[in-house]
Amino acid sequence: MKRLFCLASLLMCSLLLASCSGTDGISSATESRYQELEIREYNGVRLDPSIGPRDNSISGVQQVNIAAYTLKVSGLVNNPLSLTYDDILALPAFEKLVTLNCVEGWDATVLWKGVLLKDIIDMASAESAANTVIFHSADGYTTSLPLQDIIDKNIILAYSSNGITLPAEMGYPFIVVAENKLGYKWARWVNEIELSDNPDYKGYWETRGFDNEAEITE
Ligand SMILES: Nc1nc2c(c(=O)[nH]1)N[C@H]1C(S)=C(S)[C@@H](COP(=O)(O)O)O[C@H]1N2
Ligand SMILES: [Mo]
Repeated sequence: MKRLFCLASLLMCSLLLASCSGTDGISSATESRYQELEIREYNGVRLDPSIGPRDNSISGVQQVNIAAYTLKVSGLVNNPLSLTYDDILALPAFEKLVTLNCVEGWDATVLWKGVLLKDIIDMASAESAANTVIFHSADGYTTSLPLQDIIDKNIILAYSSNGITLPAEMGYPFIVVAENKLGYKWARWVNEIELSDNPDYKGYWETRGFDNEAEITE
């Protein structure tokens, strides 16, 4: 009974806090995009809601059924893999504060948590000819990154944003946190990681004229 009361007052408190928080300059449109329990600040940096202002994905937000989900590691690997969500979550975790910049002009600074892509690739043992990593997604989207960048920059495959499970809108179960690259390199709803020896492979937006490097220069 006591515990119930505590829970109830906690709930009341957080409701009260939530209803009073419109005073720090965050617009109500932005406010409404924060998810319950989402962290909003990290080491003095304000975090943006992990759900962006609008969805521009090629086929809308994907709803991935995690019970049926596998992450394949394919192509130029000695040991092709089919991993479950839990297999990925069991790997060492890393947190990074990284800003996503879309070519359309908006950006979002989010605290990401996930695993090193190179740890996953190591499990599959890349062949020596592999130099490119192609990401395939549940909506048929593809994009690629150089293997060396993934290794050197410790690029992560994230399953969490601002302390919560990655929302469907941001790519549940996994998004590639392609730091210093434009938004179209941030594959969401990733279900296959293909190792290739074609550095000129072009993904969905790249075949439609967008730069394959997609490096952010500022
Ligand atoms: N699977 C998948 N991932 C994707 C996309 C997509 O359409 N499908 N769009 C990309 C683009 S262009 C951007 S800017 C980011 C964020 O997309 P959003 O603008 O729809 O939030 O996701 C990237 N990852
Ligand atoms: Mo984008």
